Amino acid sequence: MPSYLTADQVSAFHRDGVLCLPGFASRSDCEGLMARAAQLVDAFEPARFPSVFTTAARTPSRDAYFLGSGADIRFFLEPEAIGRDGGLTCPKHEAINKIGHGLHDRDPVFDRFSRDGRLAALVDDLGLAQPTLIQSMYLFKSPRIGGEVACHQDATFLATEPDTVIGLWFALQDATRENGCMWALPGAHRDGLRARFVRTGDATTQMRVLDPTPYPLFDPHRADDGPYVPLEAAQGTLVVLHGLLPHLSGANRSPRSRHAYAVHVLDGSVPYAADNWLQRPPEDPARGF
Ligand SMILES: O=C(O)CCC(=O)C(=O)O
Repeated sequence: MPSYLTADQVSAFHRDGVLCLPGFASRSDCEGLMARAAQLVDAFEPARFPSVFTTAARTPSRDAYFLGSGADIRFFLEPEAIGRDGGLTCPKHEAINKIGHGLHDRDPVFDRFSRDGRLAALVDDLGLAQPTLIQSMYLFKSPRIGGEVACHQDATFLATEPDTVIGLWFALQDATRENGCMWALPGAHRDGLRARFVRTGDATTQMRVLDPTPYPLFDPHRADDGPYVPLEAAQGTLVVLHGLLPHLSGANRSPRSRHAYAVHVLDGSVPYAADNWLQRPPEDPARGF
């Protein structure tokens, strides 16, 4: 397969654990995904899922809704969008934190975008022998209530042995410090896996800590003092993340949304942990490009 990345870009990815590719997606691609997500939200009726959405707390039905989302299109609300009476505190389009985790397989618009030949070439350049699209997420980061994403490694949620997961994160709108861009610890992907999020039963999960060293504190008001580096990204930028790279995003308290789409790809030729939270049914396995 012809390369997509230059040798310098491949070395930079292995050195830093992150690579930003401005202009990867066109404005019309980004707007097409945003329009499609808006249609999906139009058709979604939170009132049909009272046991899932009437509380911000974890319950068995919320866990089951999450655990069954790997091959489906499901909606996850911002905790701040659920009022004490269980109703929404803001318009539905702003109340959603993300849609996950099978958009790339269940929706034709996201399927087409996710299976772009340039992405197949890119992950081939990064060494995946049998690329497999394992999950996708549409991230809203809505104005004022878009919640923070705590520092994590994607391999915590999608472990293979050895680690092979790669995050492909697309800025559908400009992502800035003000509206909650991602921040990362470049080079820290070499420090190993810190935790694993595993299934402990049909409908229960647990975070298993492997390395208790805490991540450096992220203070959004003093973030420029380091050690996190902002991944500000103009609309259309692709941010490629190594599965072991610690990254986070701040809350969005600004009046501007920060929509993004992410696909996670791993090497299907190496063992996928049987206790990863995301398990596809044998009759509907995760597929490649
Ligand atoms: O979009 C964000 O704020 C975080 C996304 C993320 O952590 C991921 O795609 O792995």
